[in-house]
Amino acid sequence: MSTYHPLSEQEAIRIAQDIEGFFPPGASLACREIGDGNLNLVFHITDGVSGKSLIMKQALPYAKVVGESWPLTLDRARIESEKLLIEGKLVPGLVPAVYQYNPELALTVMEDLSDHVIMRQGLMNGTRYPLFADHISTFMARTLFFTSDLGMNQQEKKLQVKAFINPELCKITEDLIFDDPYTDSPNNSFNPAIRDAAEALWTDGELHLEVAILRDKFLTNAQALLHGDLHTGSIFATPASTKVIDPEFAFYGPMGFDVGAVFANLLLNFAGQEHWSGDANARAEFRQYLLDTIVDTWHQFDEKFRALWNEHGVDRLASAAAGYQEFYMRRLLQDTIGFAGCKIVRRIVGLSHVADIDRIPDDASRERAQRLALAIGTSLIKRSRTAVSIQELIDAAKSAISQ
Ligand code: SR1
Ligand code: MG
Repeated sequence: MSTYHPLSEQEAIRIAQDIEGFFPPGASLACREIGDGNLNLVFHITDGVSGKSLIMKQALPYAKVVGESWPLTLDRARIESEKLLIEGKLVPGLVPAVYQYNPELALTVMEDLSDHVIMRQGLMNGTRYPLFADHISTFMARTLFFTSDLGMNQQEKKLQVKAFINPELCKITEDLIFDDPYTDSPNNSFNPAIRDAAEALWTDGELHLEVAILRDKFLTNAQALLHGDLHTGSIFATPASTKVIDPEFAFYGPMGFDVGAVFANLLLNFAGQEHWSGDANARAEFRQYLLDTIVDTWHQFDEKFRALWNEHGVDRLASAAAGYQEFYMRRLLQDTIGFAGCKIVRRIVGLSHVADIDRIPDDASRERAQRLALAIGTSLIKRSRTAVSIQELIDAAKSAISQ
């Protein structure tokens, strides 16, 4: 049973029964494989009598979204479970509890969050999350600060960089986000109706320069331990609670990649409101709610990150040099805006899309949303070395809808 193989539902039940003290002895468990992501199996195991339940996530040795022709390391299960444990210490309550990790089976057993909704779906249903900005800004400020050279022992950090070397999953990002959309790649996938807009990406020299600069930061800037795939499909939420899941893409990279991922996915939903809001008034209101959430998240993140730095900073010169904190936060804002743009563009023309856009049933609204998202994404990328305020991201979004 413990040599690696993809588990059946019955095998998952047997493993769950063996977890000491979790389910009552002799419990009759039910199991359903519910994985709908791109990469893994996810088993939901429940005991109808005690009401107890858990999730088992098993990495497959290939990318499920493509098939066995795309082999993928099982080591990502180790990376995910170790990152979840670090997050559990830094931001308890904002991530699922890990009950067990089985390296042979590439299996992580964790808290069941099915009383929450995947935030992407929640936003498509028009749900608002009044505590999200507070929660996600705390998640990002604490996980990024305390794993960086500003907030942890710098020798230990180097060992952590080594433990989180994640070449295969980084390569997915390097190709799918920082290369394919800007050339006629066989990996790309887009609506034929927007071919003109996709082709414009392939020939835009100004855009290519900015993407090359952002790609270099992703490749070389081991600034903090990132989640690495912080989109709204990696967040379970209710109006009162936020739980960040799925850190299998974790590695040491530029902080703005995580912050930008959150903003990109709120903006993809913003573009998708072409359809998801019932009428023009509702659309304008929900869009304003999304933009307000971005601004609130940035301001809270900036404030919390600086407060952690002022209280817990370990780097003497970084704390003492007048103007350095300003420089650092300005660069982080610019990275955030640039990476947000890249993350939007890839979801429109690259291999892997988002439901906010792709599930729009009406062809004309879907095409409008796709064009809108590309206009926002490219405008953000082009602001990534000059932006001085989060307001510039808001201006880019507002100007795209007014065209
Ligand atoms: C082949 S994996 C495609 C995408 O799914 C993940 O969620 C990442 O975003 C990755 O780029
Ligand atoms: Mg994922």
